[in-house]
Amino acid sequence: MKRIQILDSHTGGEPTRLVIDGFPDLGTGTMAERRMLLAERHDAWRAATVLEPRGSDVVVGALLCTPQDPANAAGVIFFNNSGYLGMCGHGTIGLIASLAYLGRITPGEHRIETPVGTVTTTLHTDGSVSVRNVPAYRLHHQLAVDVPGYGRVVGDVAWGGNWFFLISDHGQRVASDNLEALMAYSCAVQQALKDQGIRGDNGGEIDHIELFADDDQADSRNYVLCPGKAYDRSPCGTGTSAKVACLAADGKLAPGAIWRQASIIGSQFEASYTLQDDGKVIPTLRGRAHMSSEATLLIEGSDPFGWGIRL
Ligand code: PYC
Repeated sequence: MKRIQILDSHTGGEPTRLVIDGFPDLGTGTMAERRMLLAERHDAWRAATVLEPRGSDVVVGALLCTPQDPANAAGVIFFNNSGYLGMCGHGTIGLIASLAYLGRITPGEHRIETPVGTVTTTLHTDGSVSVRNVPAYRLHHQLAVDVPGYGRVVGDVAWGGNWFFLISDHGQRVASDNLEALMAYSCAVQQALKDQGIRGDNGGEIDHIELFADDDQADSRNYVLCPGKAYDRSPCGTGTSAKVACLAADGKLAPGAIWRQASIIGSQFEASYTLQDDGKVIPTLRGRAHMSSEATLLIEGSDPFGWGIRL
């Protein structure tokens, strides 16, 4: 019997399954090196944790790691039903809430190592968490893609810790009673980007698609398709970072001004940014996670689906 100790939380409705113990030892390299080791040699552990029958398409896993720099609070590797993520905003908020639940941190600043860089979080006394993310930037402005079944779709390509294609002019109704149509449209865009070889810097796959609409309660509402055909229930921290980078590039949001991003289910993140000399922005997101479960996952040797259902 294998055992994996986990803590589940959700950030604005989007779950994070933090793995506290039970995964194979990945050594003492950087989080990018450890992520590669996990993917190449131990991927079954990711699958066992987030795929059915224990997980679901929407669960984002977060492996808690000892940081390389002992001054940092932790390292983390994010993963989901289809593979591995760079950064994850909602997941980082979930990680900080979980470390606070465990009594390992108190309100204040805590640096977290991720595969794409170190982020600085603040646990506030009201339980909310700020994440000062890795630098974000827009790579392409209003790039046209031919999407079979939908025609010409124009959007921005931006990095916010993952690669995003951000579309404002999509003709879709961004509402929680229109999820099937949003999934079909965003999957078609994702596939078209792949088929037409449109990538981010260093060949990075543009695997997150973000659609925007007006919102009564916030500056904007989004629908975010994640790799693995699940939509983000939260406003997506890395997606909000990419949005803020585009707003900054368009001169539509001043440094320090607050952007309220609502998700498709109505949860919100607050975001702002500072400008770097190289033109990239450093986004800061603020949101709240709640603990939802504390458990030990069991993998029986005789279970044919013990390591997840891979279709
Ligand atoms: O919050 O950055 C995020 C995120 C990425 C994928 C799901 N959530």
